Amino acid sequence: MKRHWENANLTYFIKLSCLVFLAFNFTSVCQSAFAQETTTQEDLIAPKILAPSLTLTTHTSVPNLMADVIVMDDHDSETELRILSSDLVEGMELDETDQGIKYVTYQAVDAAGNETIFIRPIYVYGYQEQADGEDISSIDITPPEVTCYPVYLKVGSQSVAEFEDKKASASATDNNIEDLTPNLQLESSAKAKLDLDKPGNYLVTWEVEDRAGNKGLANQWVIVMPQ
Ligand SMILES: [Ca+2]
Ligand SMILES: [Ca+2]
Repeated sequence: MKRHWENANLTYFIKLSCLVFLAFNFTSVCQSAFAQETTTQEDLIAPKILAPSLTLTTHTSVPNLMADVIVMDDHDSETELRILSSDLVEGMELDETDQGIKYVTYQAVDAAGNETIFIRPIYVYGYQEQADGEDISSIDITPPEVTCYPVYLKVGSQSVAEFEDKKASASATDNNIEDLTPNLQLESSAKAKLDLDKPGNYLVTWEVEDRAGNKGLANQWVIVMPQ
């Protein structure tokens, strides 16, 4: 009787082991299928931050600096936007000492971790300028817009200097100068890490300034593929 119970238990144990093994294999198959899908549909494009030109006048208070900012992303709606640093704080009373161009730095990160930095110039119009009827319409408070897409290169196909010169899948426009693409430069620390002779995914940052010194920047994935 006891032996019979032991045999039944052994059979049960073998059956259970088979089920666990099958379940494990099924999970592995699912995981690899999912990995395959996430690889082919990998999000390599950073969000875009859009903000209208903004002029404030002294003797008023700073409005909510997130209210008129829009973030767009190619993949998802879970993009996070925040202010990284700012010369102006919401609710702050502007006086004559605040007059001139102030900067707010925004950061947007999509669900895949792609990051965009946007430096927004805001002009604070002074009391004296208003009294004198000074025309501030020529003050450039629109930063250049840099657009980048992932670029795929074969290992050893070019040097970093050639890559920087070609600016493949990177472009820049501005309100004052139509095409700023020739002025695009690689940010130095990312450039130092870029090795086009070694396969891998490298993130570089392209930077450019307009005539007023407003800065535009964008990240680009450089995928170096084996031969
Ligand atoms: Ca994205
Ligand atoms: Ca500009």
